[in-house]
Amino acid sequence: SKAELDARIRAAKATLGDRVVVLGHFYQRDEVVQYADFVGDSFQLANAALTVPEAEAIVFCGVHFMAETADILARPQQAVILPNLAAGCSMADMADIDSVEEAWAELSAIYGTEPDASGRVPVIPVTYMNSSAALKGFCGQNGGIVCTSSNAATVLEWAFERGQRVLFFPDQHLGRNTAKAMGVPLERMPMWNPRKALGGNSEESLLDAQVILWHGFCSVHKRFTVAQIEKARASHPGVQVIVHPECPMPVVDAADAAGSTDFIVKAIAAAPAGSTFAIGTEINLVQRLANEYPQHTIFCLDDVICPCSTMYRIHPGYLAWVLESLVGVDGGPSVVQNRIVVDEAVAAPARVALERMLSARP
Ligand code: CIZ
Ligand code: SF4
Repeated sequence: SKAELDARIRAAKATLGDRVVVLGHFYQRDEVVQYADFVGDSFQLANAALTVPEAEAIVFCGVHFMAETADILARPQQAVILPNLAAGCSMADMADIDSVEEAWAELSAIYGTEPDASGRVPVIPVTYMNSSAALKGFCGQNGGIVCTSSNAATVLEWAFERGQRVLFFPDQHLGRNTAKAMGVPLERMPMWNPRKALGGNSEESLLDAQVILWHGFCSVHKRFTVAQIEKARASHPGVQVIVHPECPMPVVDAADAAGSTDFIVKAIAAAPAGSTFAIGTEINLVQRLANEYPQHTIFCLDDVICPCSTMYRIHPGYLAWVLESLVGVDGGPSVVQNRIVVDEAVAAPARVALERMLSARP
């Protein structure tokens, strides 16, 4: 039962004390978030993991790429645990390393590898945080960089200084929305089409490109529509519509503002009491904000509940299981279940790409 599960999780956490830290992503359900020592977005949580060097284990209630990032940044002795190994991210899965390497080879054949007169290389690979460790490592190895939805424009600026073009993974919407806001014309942002047999990209469009977009998307954020925004404006005059930049371009264009989770939280926190917000992002976060800020009216643009289905795979039952395993069952030894380990051959270049992001300045 729920009460039983609650008692088990609390008891295991109490026994483990500082040996374990539980991280909870903003998109996790409340039944899980209530046990988190830190709550945040993927980048904030990776940083939170660094503040507890004494913890033996980091239990990451989020999705696979987030646990990988934590393992890349954590101390080698620290075990990063994903309570349910089936908690992946469909967007991250859309940029598998084999397809990326094929695309890179095809583009290198077109662009060559020589820098131009001002020393800019032909292409800089940029990947959103929401990607596999392998892809982060690929970017690190090939002069590229990682970005989050908070710093995507700063990172693109960094890349434009060093490269004639950018190949942006995996989220086409974040790439398109960010580059468009920076003044890159849409016709210079072709989407990579590897299916040569079905047409592919013309060499001309690739030569003229400034940003080549990968074909990934977030199945949660792509659901938001302009019609939902129109409906919100009609029913709530004065409403402020804020959406995440993983939403399609027409939705971002129709909103009052677009920004990362951090941006959305800060906009709500700074608003005068009695403000009304329609938010285009994951429902668990929106409902938590609505509860935290009762002085405002806050609702999700999509009234058909739309949680991230893979985030939802972290059930409190799995959390109880990994914590009790760490304690040791029936007086038995402590066991680390569901450890996420990124091979150092991948972690080292991935760290390079992450460090480039941290030192990129606006
Ligand atoms: O859409 C997501 O999964 C986001 C925004 C994750 C994160 O925390 O960066
Ligand atoms: Fe991936 Fe979207 Fe879920 Fe985030 S909300 S974990 S991008 S599927």
